[in-house]
Amino acid sequence: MSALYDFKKISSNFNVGGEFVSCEPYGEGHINQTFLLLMKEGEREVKYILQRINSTLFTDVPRLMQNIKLVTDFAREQIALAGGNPDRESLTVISAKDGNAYYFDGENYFRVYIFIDDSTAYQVVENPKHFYESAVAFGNFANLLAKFDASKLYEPLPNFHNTVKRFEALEQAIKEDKVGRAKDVKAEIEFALARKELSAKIVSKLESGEIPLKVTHNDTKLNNVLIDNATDKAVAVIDLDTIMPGTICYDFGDSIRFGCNPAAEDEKDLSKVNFSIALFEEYVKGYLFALNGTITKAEAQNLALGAIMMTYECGIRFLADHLNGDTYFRIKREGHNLDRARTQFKLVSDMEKCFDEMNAIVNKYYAG
Ligand code: ADP
Ligand code: GN1
Ligand code: MG
Repeated sequence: MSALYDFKKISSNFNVGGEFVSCEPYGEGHINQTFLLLMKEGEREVKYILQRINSTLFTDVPRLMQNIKLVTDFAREQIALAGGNPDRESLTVISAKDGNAYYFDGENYFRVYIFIDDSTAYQVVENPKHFYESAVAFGNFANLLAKFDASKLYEPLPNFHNTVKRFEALEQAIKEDKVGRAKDVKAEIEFALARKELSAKIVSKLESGEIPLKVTHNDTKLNNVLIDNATDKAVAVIDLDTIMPGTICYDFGDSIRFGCNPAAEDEKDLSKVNFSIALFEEYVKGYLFALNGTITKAEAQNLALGAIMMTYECGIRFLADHLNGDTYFRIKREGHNLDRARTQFKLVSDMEKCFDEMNAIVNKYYAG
C-alpha cells in the first residue's frame, strides 16, 4: 500500500526540515491512511504524522483543511493562554511549501501534523483511568468548541449522524444486495430492522430543538485521544475531520460504544463482547466533571440514549457496508465489517437491558 506513494517527494513539499529517512503505515484508523514520517535534522530524528486524506469521502479537501486549521489555531491559542504546550496538547498542521494546509500531487491529498510523542491511542480500555481522562478531554474539547465561532465552519459530511438516513441507507443496501450477502446475515438484518423507531429518537429531539445543536467532534472513540505514556493523562484530542454541528449526546455515546467494551470493536468471539457498566460510570464521571455547568438538562437526560443510538448507528453502518461490498470502512479480512456490526449489536442488546441503570448513573453525577 505504502509503496504506491513517493513519500520522499511528498514530504519535500511540506515545511518539514532535514533529510527524508522513512515513512511507514501507522495507527488503526478506518478512513484515512496514516503514516509515521521520519526526517533527520542534523543528528536529530524528527517524527511527523503524514496522512493521505480520503478524498472519496471528503470531497472538498481545501475546505476540510480550512476547518482543521481554524479549530487547531484556536485550540493552540487557548492552550497557550492557559500556560500549556500547544505543540503537544493540540493537533498542529504543518503547512505545505505553497502555504496550503495540504499538498495535492495531482491524484491524492496529503497533510502533515506534528507527531505527539510518548503517547498512545488505545484500541481498548486497558486502564479505567485512561477512560476517565479521555472523558475529561472530550468534555473540555466540547467546551472549547462552544467558544469557537461556528459560522466559520464548513459541514464536510452532512447528515453524518442522522440515524434515520443511516437506517434508510441500510434498507437500500438490503434491497440492492449488491454482492449477494443478504441471505447470510438474516439475523443481523432482522436485529437492525426491528429497531426502526430507535433511529428517530434523537433526530426528532434535535429537530424539535429539545436537544440543542452544537459544534461537536463526532468521532469520539478512545483511539482519537492520545494518552500520555508517563502520566496516564489525556494529552490531545485528534482526528478532527468530522467537526460540525451535532449533539454532545452523540459524542458521549460514541465514546461509550467503543470504550465500554473490554473486547476490540472487531472481536469475532461475541462471548468476549460485553457492555461494562463500571466503565460507563467512569466515563460519565469524567464527562460531567468537565461539562457540568454547560450541559443542558435535556442533554444530560439523553446521554444514555445517545450511547445506544451511536452503537446502533455504527452497527447499521458496518452492516450496510458489508452488504455494499466493503466500500467505506477499510477492511483487513473477509467479513470484517460483519464482525464489527455483530459486536455493535451485541452491545446494543446489553445496553437495552441496563438502560435504567445507565440513566441512574447519569443522574448521580449530573449537577443540574
Ligand atoms: P482516521 O481518520 O483514519 O481514524 P486519525 O487521524 O485518527 O485517522 O489517525 C490514525 C491514528 O494515527 C490515531 O489513532 C493515532 O494512533 C495516530 N495519530 C494521528 N495523529 C497523530 C499525532 N498527531 N501524533 C501521534 N499519533 C497520531
Ligand atoms: C471511523 O476515522 P475513524 O476510524 O476514527 C468513522 C466513524 C466510525 C468509526 C468506527 C469519518 O472513524 O464514524 O464511528 O470509524 N469515521 C468516519 O470505528 O466515517
Ligand atoms: Mg481516528
